[in-house]
Amino acid sequence: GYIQAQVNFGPRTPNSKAHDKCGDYLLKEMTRFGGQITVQKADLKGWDGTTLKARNIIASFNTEKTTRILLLSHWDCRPWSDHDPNPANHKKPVLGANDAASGVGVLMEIARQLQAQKPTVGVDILFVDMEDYGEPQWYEGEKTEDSWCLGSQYWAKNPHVPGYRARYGILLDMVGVPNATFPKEQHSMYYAPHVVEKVWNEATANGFDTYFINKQGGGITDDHLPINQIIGIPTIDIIHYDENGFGDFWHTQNDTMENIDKTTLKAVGQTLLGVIYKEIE
Ligand code: AHN
Ligand code: ZN
Repeated sequence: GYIQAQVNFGPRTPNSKAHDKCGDYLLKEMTRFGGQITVQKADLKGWDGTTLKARNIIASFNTEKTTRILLLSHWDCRPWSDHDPNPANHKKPVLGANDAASGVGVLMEIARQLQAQKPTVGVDILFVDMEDYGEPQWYEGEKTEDSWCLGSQYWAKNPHVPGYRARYGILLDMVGVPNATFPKEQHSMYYAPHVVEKVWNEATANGFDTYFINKQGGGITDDHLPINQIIGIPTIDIIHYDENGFGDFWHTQNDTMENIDKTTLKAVGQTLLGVIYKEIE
């Protein structure tokens, strides 16, 4: 339902009406779930020079606790379906059922659970903006470094609380497709191997080891990188990919609700809840 609600706004691409409305929806829902809300607004520069009106949205639970866990997901959609098999679609926006809405949807349900039952530790849920404005395949000009993950780069340089610390962070990205596989992503293993082990062990204990596979995966440029490299919070990425990439519908016109599977969402959400409620101060 939370994924459908986001998709119903249309593609939540930067500077669009759908993006504005979806941001407001996320604020309203996270407030309803009892989160203490911080909105971080910033004008960020895209690779093409566009000024992107970004909103990072933070919902904090158990604010009195100094031991904190950071959970994050990007909420923006990609303006270009540059991996679509039909080149005529390469400049059309992605609807983003999986690529954005899935991770946010799981974190919304986790927020609802946190309100129903308080964990021992504090939890901060961070919805980062402007992850998916990375330079498209069809662009042939000079390459820009760091054109992805603009919202998380901004947050890592300007955390919503000065001197912010968390024990560790967990990023969700594309966690909604049927039969998803989450390899142990390379940067996660470099910066936060103990967090990878903790999460994969919890998944296995819950019978979700067909999703959280015991396999090393290549390094992915994603929102966990600035969190590890700039603010220094050990952070892992739970992200679907395999030898062939991020799946057939990635950055295409077919990233739609038909390709979302509740069973996968449950595997991810239940694993995270297990990890959160076992954490002690
Ligand atoms: C790159 O394609 C460089 N990174 C994947 C990050 C991403 C894009 N996640 C969702 N969309
Ligand atoms: Zn994407």
